[in-house]
Amino acid sequence: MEFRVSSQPVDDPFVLPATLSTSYRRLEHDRLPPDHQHRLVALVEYPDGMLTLRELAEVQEGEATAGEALIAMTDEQGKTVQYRTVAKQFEDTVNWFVAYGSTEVWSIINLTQDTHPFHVHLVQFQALSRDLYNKDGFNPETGGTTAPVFFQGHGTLDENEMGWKDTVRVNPGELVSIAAAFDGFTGRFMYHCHLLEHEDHDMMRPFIVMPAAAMAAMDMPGMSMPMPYRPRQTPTNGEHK
Ligand SMILES: [Cu+2]
Repeated sequence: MEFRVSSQPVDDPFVLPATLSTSYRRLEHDRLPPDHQHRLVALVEYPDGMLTLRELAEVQEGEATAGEALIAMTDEQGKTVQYRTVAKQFEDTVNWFVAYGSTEVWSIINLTQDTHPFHVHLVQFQALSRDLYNKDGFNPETGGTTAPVFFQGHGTLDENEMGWKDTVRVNPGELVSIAAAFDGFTGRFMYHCHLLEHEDHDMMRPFIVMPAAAMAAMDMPGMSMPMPYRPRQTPTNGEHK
């Protein structure tokens, strides 16, 4: 293909169709397979400038948390949940084992001052929602919260964010949820911030896609990890218009 750039007007009969794909469907949270897994990751910058992806897991009733910097989050329904960090650097243990062929919802909360383009290998996904959170209670010095980070309102997904994506923009104080079906291949893949300096220092983490039967036989943590975060139940596609 060749592009010729010219200052002259062109006679081009092409008209962009109103609908580019007749097979495209928006994913909606309530219409995903009911057994889908949820995962939550926090984007955190340490005082020394180190940027990390912190995989979070819900602290269960009665669990010991002495000395841990926990992140408390209050959702749209007013429910507050405490999360512990189960990984924050590339070389930390793998936590996210995904059943081959399953659909998952991943939520990304940005507790830094910068926008991060969140990128997932292997799959294409759709952004389900962008929520706005007050993160004043988060203390970068400790990596924990002194008061819950809390839901403040619904943000908007842009028109160009409504399609199939492999990267989604997560602005400071936003919680963006994405949905993807993990089929095509099994194996070890990465998700990461797509800014080169960030993915190298240290915003990149592995996840593993494997057959559900093998996962069950091995009692893999992905199947038993507590559901970390449940976005609101009502799809908000209409509100984005
Ligand atoms: Cu980044």
